[in-house]
Amino acid sequence: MNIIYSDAHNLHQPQFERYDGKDVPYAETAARVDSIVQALQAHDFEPLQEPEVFSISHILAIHNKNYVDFLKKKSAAVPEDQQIYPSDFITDSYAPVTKGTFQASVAAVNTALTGAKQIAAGEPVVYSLCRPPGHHAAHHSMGGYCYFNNAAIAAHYLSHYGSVAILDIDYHHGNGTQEAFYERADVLYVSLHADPNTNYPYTTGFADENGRGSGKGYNINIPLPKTTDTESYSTVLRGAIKEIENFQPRFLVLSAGFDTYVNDPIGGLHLTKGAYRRIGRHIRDMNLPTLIIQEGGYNIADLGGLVSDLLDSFRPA
Ligand code: Q9C
Ligand code: ZN
Repeated sequence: MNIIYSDAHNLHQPQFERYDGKDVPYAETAARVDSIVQALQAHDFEPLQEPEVFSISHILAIHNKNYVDFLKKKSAAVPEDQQIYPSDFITDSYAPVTKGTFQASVAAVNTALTGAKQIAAGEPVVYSLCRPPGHHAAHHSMGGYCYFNNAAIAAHYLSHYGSVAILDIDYHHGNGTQEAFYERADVLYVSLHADPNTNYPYTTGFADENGRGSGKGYNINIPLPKTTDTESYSTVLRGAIKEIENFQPRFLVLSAGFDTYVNDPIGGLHLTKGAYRRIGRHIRDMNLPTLIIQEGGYNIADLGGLVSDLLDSFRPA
């Protein structure tokens, strides 16, 4: 399996997020990626490939130009080793901007697009190790550790070659991805996530949000109780997979978050370590060309193992 990775993510190093009026250590760290890279090497996955550089037009297909220009300018102006919360184009206190934030976010998009290009060219499965993550980034806003929506940009790219299903298994609802395709029938968005009544992002992810206009019926939200365990998650996932199979997409984009893991410090359903191999098998059994995009997952000690388990299900036997 091809694995795409850029070390430019290290340019994005926020120190704090603000929660309930207090600065707490930033959960979306570069160490997450180190954990993943180490585990992939330990399990003899293919060597990492550098992303190609794509034109900014791919970002502009999903994000507002004023937002993109704003992030570029704001980011460059932040002094080294500092962070700011810009007072515009931001939805919460979980998207601090540092000097390298724009550059790292562009590299994450290129990481996703390189994978998408390979999938369009016939590769059966590619893992794009994106950081920062993307699924909370909306048309004109950053939030929830996300700046540009890697999965949405990649899915839009693939949609020029055929219909796309996006399956989002991050703990949080992907509000940005939902928004991007809410009125489109050629890209199906299906998300399993913790109940937004009690979890970030709070305002989206409810089951009655099912698309608008010609997109009606092409957005499926499945909110889950926090107590969802591996068994019940598998059952719900198989239902989601049925919906995707009925849609008969040409491609699958998997927004792969690992913050559903029981020991995740900010998320955590009741999924144990063995869950991710099982989830991977269910998804692989769809037999679709699959672009796997890294989203959340914050248990640094265990994250690499969880990712490697999921990816292992896609390796030829
Ligand atoms: N006290 C992703 O998983 N809320 N973003 C944190 C901590 C923000 C998660 C609350 C969650 C954002 C990509
Ligand atoms: Zn998440």
